[in-house]
Amino acid sequence: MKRTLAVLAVVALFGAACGDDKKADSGTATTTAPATKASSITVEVDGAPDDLSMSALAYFPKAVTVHAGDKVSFHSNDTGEPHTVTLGALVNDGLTAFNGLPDEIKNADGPPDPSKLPADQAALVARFMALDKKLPPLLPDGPGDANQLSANPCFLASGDPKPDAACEKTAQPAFDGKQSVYSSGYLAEDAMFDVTLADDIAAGTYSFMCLLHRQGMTGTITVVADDADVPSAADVKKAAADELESRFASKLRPAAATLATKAVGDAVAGSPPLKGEEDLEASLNAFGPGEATVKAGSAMTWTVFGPHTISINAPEDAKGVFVRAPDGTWHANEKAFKPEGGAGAPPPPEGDAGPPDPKAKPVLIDGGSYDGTGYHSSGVILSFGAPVYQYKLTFTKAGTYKIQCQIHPAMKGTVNVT
Ligand SMILES: [Cu+2]
Repeated sequence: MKRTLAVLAVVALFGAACGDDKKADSGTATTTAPATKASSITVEVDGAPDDLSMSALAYFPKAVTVHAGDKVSFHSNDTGEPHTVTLGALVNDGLTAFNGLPDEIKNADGPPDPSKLPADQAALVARFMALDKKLPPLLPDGPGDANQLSANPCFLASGDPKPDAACEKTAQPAFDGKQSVYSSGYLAEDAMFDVTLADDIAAGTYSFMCLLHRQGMTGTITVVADDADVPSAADVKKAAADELESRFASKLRPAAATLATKAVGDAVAGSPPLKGEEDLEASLNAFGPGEATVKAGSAMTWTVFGPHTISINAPEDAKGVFVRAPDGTWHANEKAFKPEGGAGAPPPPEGDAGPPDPKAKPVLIDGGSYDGTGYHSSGVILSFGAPVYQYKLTFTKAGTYKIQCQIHPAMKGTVNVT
């Protein structure tokens, strides 16, 4: 998962920001309430309505307006995709540099080759890359642990953090708009990251982003003068629900209905991401069909879309992307990633292979057989784009088997073997 989540991040980074700009502009136009001070508002991190198993790589609402001294509480909805909420000068500078890139570079499927760019564009890219590197991706581009700077809380008044070590543990200060790094680290299910805005924070717009999903997952806090109107907490709550529904859920619902009733011969794990300006920003976490029936001795083959596992009888400690060490630091959960009882996805290619060829045929992973006992798992299959992978599992014994994804807790299905 780590590699392609990082690839996903890079694709999102160069693919999603233009649309995001437009959405940010419309997001700030939320209705304003009378001049009552919204002392505390909540921003949802990711999310899914009750009737859909999905991930949304977004904050809801994307843009909020507050007064100095107010509190913005970021509430984590753990759909399985790990996120952070990261503010500070490095984030602002990095996003400003990114937004200054030419559209064709921002919209490309991968990072540009600097040697093929005109000198002025190469300089812009180099400046952006230098800033972006100071806050590394939450998960690395290859095997290994989560980046410890990004995975753990970090409050740094000034200067650059060490790019591969957790920041020194400190009490969380108010956000004054000047800190170089102000980051939640990985947000567990239902975690709340409270950002109190300092009484003396300057009016202006402060960006935040996710250190996994990068420039594809951003938002803004705009601080206005004390006598200016801001939306009430209830307005913000309504805007959050409206954005989740209009931008993502309403668009994924038809795909979810199709998925649920797929034929066994066309089985899928997950769905292609939404097309268009929300490409890669939301996808379904579901098996299609949700319930399948096959004869003993025959196989099921799922075409995989996204970062998923196909697992049976997973132990509790093999669920979830992150685990917490006794010292409180967050680490990648290797147990969730590795295959069990059969083959998993082949190791990622050496070096930066770039985005997958959209016309390539999926690679078939033969996961062997399941005899009705014990734990079996595909391990994480990172299947972005083409799709890249299919996973085949032969069921040798009659029974009813619950399948699940160890990345996405709500992604569950049943295979009846007769
Ligand atoms: Cu994220």
